[in-house]
Amino acid sequence: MLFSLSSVSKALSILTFGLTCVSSLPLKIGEYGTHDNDGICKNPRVRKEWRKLSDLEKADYLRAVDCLHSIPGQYADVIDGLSVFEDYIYVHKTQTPYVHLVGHFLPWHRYFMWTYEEDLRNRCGYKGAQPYWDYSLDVPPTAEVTSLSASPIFSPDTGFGGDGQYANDSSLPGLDLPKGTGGGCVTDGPFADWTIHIGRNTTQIRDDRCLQRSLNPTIANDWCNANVEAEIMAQKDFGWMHHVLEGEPSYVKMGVHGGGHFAVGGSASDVFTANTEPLFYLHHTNLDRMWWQWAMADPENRVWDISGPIAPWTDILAPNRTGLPTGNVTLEFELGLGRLADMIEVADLMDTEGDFLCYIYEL
Ligand SMILES: *[C@@H]1O[C@H](CO)[C@@H](O)[C@H](O)[C@H]1NC(C)=O
Ligand SMILES: *[C@@H]1O[C@H](CO)[C@@H](O)[C@H](O)[C@H]1NC(C)=O
Ligand SMILES: *[C@@H]1O[C@H](CO)[C@@H](O)[C@H](O)[C@H]1NC(C)=O
Ligand SMILES: *[C@@H]1O[C@H](CO)[C@@H](O)[C@H](O)[C@H]1NC(C)=O
Ligand SMILES: [Cu+2]
Repeated sequence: MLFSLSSVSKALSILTFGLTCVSSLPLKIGEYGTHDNDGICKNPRVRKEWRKLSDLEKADYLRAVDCLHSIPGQYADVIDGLSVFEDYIYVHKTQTPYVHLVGHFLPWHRYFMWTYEEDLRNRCGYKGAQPYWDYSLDVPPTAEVTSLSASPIFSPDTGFGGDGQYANDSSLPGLDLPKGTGGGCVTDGPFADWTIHIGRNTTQIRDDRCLQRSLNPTIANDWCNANVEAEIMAQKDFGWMHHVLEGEPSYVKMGVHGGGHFAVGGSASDVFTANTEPLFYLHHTNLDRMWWQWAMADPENRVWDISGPIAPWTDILAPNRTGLPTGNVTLEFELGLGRLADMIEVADLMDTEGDFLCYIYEL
């Protein structure tokens, strides 16, 4: 059920190939995050903060992301030249108005990240778990570094590369946000030579471009700090926890979700195609970590708690829509990822060590 036969054989061929580099890990690839014959989650993958990975693990992750961008994608028939990495951008773009500012924001993105993690492992031989980025370690009052740009996440050698070249356009949407320090193409690190083919925003056209960034210390300081996270953890039910976490598209309400996007800026600030930025997955995995940590503080009452509207609570992402389903999200509500994965019920995404998922977080 978890692996189709074709993905198993793909994984096996990658495994054979990958064995030239002998691993000292106690478990073999494929043994992490799998279910036994009784459907029990055994050896859950342990998702760690980026700085807890060894340099070899970091290099393996970055290599696997680059690998996903080198494999022809399933949506290349819609937009010529798309890679598997860009399949994810396509799916995020087309579903954006339906999976943000709704009760299933967190479950949908959890499914999105799990599928991406599976692809990194099964198609590109990545041996670890999806890492997360805890930006509260990069800003006061709990900063371990002197500035946002000094974060190890932006290292050109063992990270995602640094800021974009300076450009005098904000590249931010009309939210009246403070300007970032870059704006143009990222010029160092593993993604500096990337060509992205999929157009920005809601377009369905090919538009070859670079990865852009515009680091924004002001936004990071205001919205990515430990106090913002503490307020999320203090909420008593899923509805409020999610509402405080996701926030709304305005500076005073952006929440840590908007904060993580706009602190990186550039490609990450176009909500429809924000996952053009590979850091998207570390940001959203950090949000998933917050949901998990919040639930683990009172598992009996919180692991299965779900609520919130099916239709967005503000229609800013798709103004004046009509005919959207009404009502609230329940455990039976179904989510999809286009051609990337099967439809699934929210219930299958609530327990990260359940019948479908199999991972935990190292805090
Ligand atoms: C940057 O753009 C602003 C607004 O378009 C303009 O007023 C300003 O002169 C520009 N600055 C430079 C250095 O080009
Ligand atoms: C939308 O994306 C297209 C293709 O990338 C780009 O040409 C256009 O300028 C974008 N429009 C806005 C409003 O950003
Ligand atoms: C949506 O409707 C409002 C009120 O009728 C109107 O002012 C606005 O221009 C519309 N927006 C779009 C994008 O059509
Ligand atoms: C959805 O949930 C809200 C908040 O809990 C509640 O006020 C509303 O009545 C619910 N709507 C439906 C259709 O159940
Ligand atoms: Cu999203």
